[in-house]
Amino acid sequence: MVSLADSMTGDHPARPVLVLSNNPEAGGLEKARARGIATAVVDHRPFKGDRAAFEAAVSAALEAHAPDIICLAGFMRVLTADFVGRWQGRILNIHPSLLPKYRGLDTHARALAAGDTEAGCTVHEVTAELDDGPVLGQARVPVQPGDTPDTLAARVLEQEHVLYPAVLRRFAGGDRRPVYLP
Ligand code: NHR
Repeated sequence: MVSLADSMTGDHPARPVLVLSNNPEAGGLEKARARGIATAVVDHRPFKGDRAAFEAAVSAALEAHAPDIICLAGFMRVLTADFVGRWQGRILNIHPSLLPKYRGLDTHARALAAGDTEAGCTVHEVTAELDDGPVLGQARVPVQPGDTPDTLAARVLEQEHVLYPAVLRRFAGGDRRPVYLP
């Protein structure tokens, strides 16, 4: 989130209008405030599994700032088809694997268990299906001998911080062609 926010300066076609979290304790909220970006919290817990009501509150908070693009960054609540439809074609996510490989969780452990020699991350459009929307960019990293899920995750995260801003810049300029790094 910080990499995205800090990238939107100068001739960048976008500016950050809101940082929203479902977690009142999220460290990103303070980082956003420090940058003068509006923040909102919609805690999912009081909704007790009523995803429609939770998402109605999220959409209301978003609508107050009229975003053109929504970037998920570590957002861990599955979004329903209704929410995705409301913001159709305007939600991006970054996922820590080379999709279509390893949708879902524990991607680095699964890549290592499979003996993969490369790993990476993917920015994709969010659709109703999890980790399934059109690919907007990918970055690759080598798997090194002795890698653990944590060392591999750290190498991929460095690339996430490069790839996501590169994709957002292109996407915000109206260009949906994928970005491939390196
Ligand atoms: N929603 C839709 N409709 N489509 C996608 O592609 C989405 C999405 C919501 C989040 C991020 C994704 C990831 O990058 C994402 C992509 C959380 C879960 C999950 O199972 C799945 C995928 C992603 C994020 N969440 C559980 C839930 O019940 C909660 C898990 C937890 O709290 O630890 O929502 O990996």
